[in-house]
Formats: sequence, structure tokens, C-alpha cells
Amino acid sequence: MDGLQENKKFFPKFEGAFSEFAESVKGGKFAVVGHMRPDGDCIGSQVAMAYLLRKLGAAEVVCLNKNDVPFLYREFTCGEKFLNTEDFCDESFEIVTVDCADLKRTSDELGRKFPVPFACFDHHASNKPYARLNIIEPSASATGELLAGLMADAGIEFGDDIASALYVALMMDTRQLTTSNTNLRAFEVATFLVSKGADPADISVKLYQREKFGRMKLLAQFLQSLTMHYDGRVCIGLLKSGVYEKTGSSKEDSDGLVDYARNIDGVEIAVLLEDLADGGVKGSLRSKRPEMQVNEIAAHFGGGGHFAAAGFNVKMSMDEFYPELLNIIGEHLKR
Ligand SMILES: [Mn+2]
Repeated sequence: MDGLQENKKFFPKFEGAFSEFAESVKGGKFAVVGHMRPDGDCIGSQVAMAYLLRKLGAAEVVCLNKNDVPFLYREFTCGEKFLNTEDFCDESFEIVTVDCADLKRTSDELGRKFPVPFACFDHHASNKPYARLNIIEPSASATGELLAGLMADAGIEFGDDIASALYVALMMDTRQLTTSNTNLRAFEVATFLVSKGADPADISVKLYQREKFGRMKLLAQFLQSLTMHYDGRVCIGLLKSGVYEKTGSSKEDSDGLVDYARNIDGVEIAVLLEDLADGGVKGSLRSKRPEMQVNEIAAHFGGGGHFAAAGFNVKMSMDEFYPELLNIIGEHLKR
């Protein structure tokens, strides 16, 4: 392969764990489970894991998600069938999770039916190992990067469809290789995936030039709501209940809106707060730099995530919660 050192391994430390995984899946039945409100990394990783399991000799593989595959990623599912996590109860299947820092991220139900998954592949620093076999690498920028690297290291062949799904995973979690966790290896994995047939220009058009009108109207509402705090260091935007109906958009269209708040000059912490149907609030936190450790703010409210991107859910009304959040952020800024 041009530009890459021959025989170089992406994730040498997982050689043993991966071969243990590879040897124990033959003949088994597996459900590959992603997280709620799946993103590109989740879907791409599920598709690649389903392929990998079959390639390793699994007898049957299905993919499970609590929420539907988002519109943008439907072209990259390589024909995989996605079933609903909540309905699935076939106990002859083993669970393999991808991109889920916590078993609760899969759904409320799954952990009760399958308390100990067979395996977990993830890259979240907050992951506390919950499966029998855990391959977790926080330095990987995407679970897709981890899976692509593991397959490359093990010499597992795949075609341009799987390469594209993994490339999407990597691009979405790194915002096209620009986030703070994008290291040299992320670029090398991207190069590897292009060498396997992922087409950057084609994928870019499919991901970034297909905005829906409803999402643009939703963005307009979000931008209208932006409020600055702490001398412009913190920017908070809201999605009030009913906004999806009003704009002809859907929940999945809110992905990425918070970045518009972060993109403002001087903003160090950006927040999107969304009214939930059950009366609670969902929060998404972003920072320009990982040193800000917004995952600690999220953890204060029972959530988690990465240093520069984290989230949480609280069972309070927006009016009750907003001042409390402002206090915590204020304390956080003093550190
Ligand atoms: Mn991810």
C-alpha cells in the first residue's frame, strides 16, 4: 500500500483479544447493537461488524437499533437489515455492541433481556467495560476507525461497500478529520479505506449536499434562540417542544445543530437544550478544545461523553434546569 509502512499494525495491543473474538464467533448467532439515535459512526460500525461476524463464520447476524437508521446513512447500510432493539428478544442470539459507552445507550430494554453482552467495541473514554470481551480504545477517533484497523491488522478482506461504510463512520465522528481526537492513525485508516475503494468525493456529496428543507427551518429556529452567557464564552440554544412539527423536521435533524453555536468566535462551550416529550431536557455540550472537558459538566447531570463533545438527560423542566446548568458551567469556567 502506497504511503503506509508495510506490516504496520494499527492496533497491535488488541491482537490477542481480537483473535479470541474471531475464534469464538464461529457458528454463533449475533445481534449487532448500536446506540439510540444512531450517528454515522454507529451505523457504519454496525454494518462493518455484521460483515465481519459473517466473514468469521457466524451462522446468523442481525443489526438492532432503538431508532431508525438516519436518512443520510441509508445508502451505506450494505443491505443489512436493521431491527428494533425494543422488540428483539431471541435469546439464542449473543449481543455485540458497537460505539456504546454504556449498555443503557442501546435502549432501556436490551440490558434487562441481555445483561451481559458477548462483546463490546468502542472508543468512548467513559466506557466502563460491561461485556465479556471488551475492545475499547479511547485514542481511536471513531469506532469505525477501530474496526477498520482491527480488520486490516487481522488481514480480513472487504470491498468498497464496507470501506465506504467505515469511511462514513470515520468522517462523521471526526468532522472530516478535523476534530481534536483526529490523530495520525485516523488519517492512515482513512488512506487505507480509500485504498479499499471508499470514494471521498462521492461520499462527501452524499453526506454534505443533501440537506432537507425541514432541517434548514429547524436550524433557523435554533439560531434564533441562541443566547450568550459569561461574556460570550458560553452559547446556549434551545429546541422547544413542538419545534419539529412546526418546521416539518424530525428529531434526527437536530444532530449537529449545536456546532453552529460552537462555531461562534469566542465561544468556548456550546450547549443545545431540547425539551423531551416526557417533560425532561436533553443536553448536548460541545467545546472548541478538549481541555475544556465538557464531559465533566455532562457527568454532573448523569451523562457523559468525550472531552469536547458530551451529552446528558435530566428529568427537570427547561425553566428549572436552565439556571442550574448556568451555575455549573460558571463553576466549570473558573477552573
Ligand atoms: Mn463514535
